[in-house]
Amino acid sequence: MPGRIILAAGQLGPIARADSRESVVARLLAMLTEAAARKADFIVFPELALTTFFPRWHFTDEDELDSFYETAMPNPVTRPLFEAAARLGIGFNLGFAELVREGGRKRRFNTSVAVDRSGRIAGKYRKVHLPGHRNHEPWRPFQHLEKRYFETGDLGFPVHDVDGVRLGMFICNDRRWPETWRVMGLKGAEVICGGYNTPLHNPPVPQHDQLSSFHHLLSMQAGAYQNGAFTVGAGKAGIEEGCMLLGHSCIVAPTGELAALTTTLEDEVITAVADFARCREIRENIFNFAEHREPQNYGLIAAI
Ligand code: ING
Repeated sequence: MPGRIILAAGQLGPIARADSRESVVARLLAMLTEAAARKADFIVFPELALTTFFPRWHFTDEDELDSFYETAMPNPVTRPLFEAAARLGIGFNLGFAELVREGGRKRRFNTSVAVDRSGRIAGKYRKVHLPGHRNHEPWRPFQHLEKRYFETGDLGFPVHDVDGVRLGMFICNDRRWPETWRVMGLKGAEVICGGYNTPLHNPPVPQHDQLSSFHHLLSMQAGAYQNGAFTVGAGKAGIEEGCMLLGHSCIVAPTGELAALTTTLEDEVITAVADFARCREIRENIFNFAEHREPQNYGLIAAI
């Protein structure tokens, strides 16, 4: 149980539709190596980090859609990341589209894994909050078909022991929902991390576009403070296939203070020290759940 670790976020710049997974893995490897050189113990990569953000298009050909998914993790293309993690002694969080065949049918999830410093998968998460819409909506300048291309995650919000650290994961839209953070806070998460692909333009409410970074940081900082955890968000950033994606990957302290923030829209590594005494500072005082929570008054929150 370490008293402190060094956290990193590995922000990705755009991934073109034509970019190979090998070229993206090379970029992820470069950032994992840089983070290790800065003595980081764990690096967080974006949501759907191996391909372009494909839910922006409406696919009618199932084979073409399937080409964006992974049917195994690790697999020959991503194995170098797992091997580098073991060689350099650094863990990582990786988001990818997961395709599994269960009960004679295909199941599709927006998934992330937490890999420990021995290169072993220590935990897995499947995105619960799927934004966007289910059917093709031609009025939109680009689609956001996550409800079409993924099932709701069926693993809950687990918290794993990753090299002695209590670590939970969110994926993108999950960070906007306070329930995401509180469930993992109640499980004692010291680090809650994940990736995101956040278009700066949200067609149903364009008046919110100017608030994209504010809403992102508000969610990350509130999640950290209200649960006494370090939070890490790693974005896919920049103009990707004509769609501007938010940067501002960040590492947030349990006090809610921004410990690190990216300042580019490209591949960029940021790091910060996570001293877990800061978690206890919040958990033993302001958000002392045993002392101050009143769940008998909260039933409506979990009611269906
Ligand atoms: N992307 C976005 C996110 O939650 C979105 C969707 C954009 C929601 C803008 C609200 C406003 O950051 C994903 N992939 O969830």
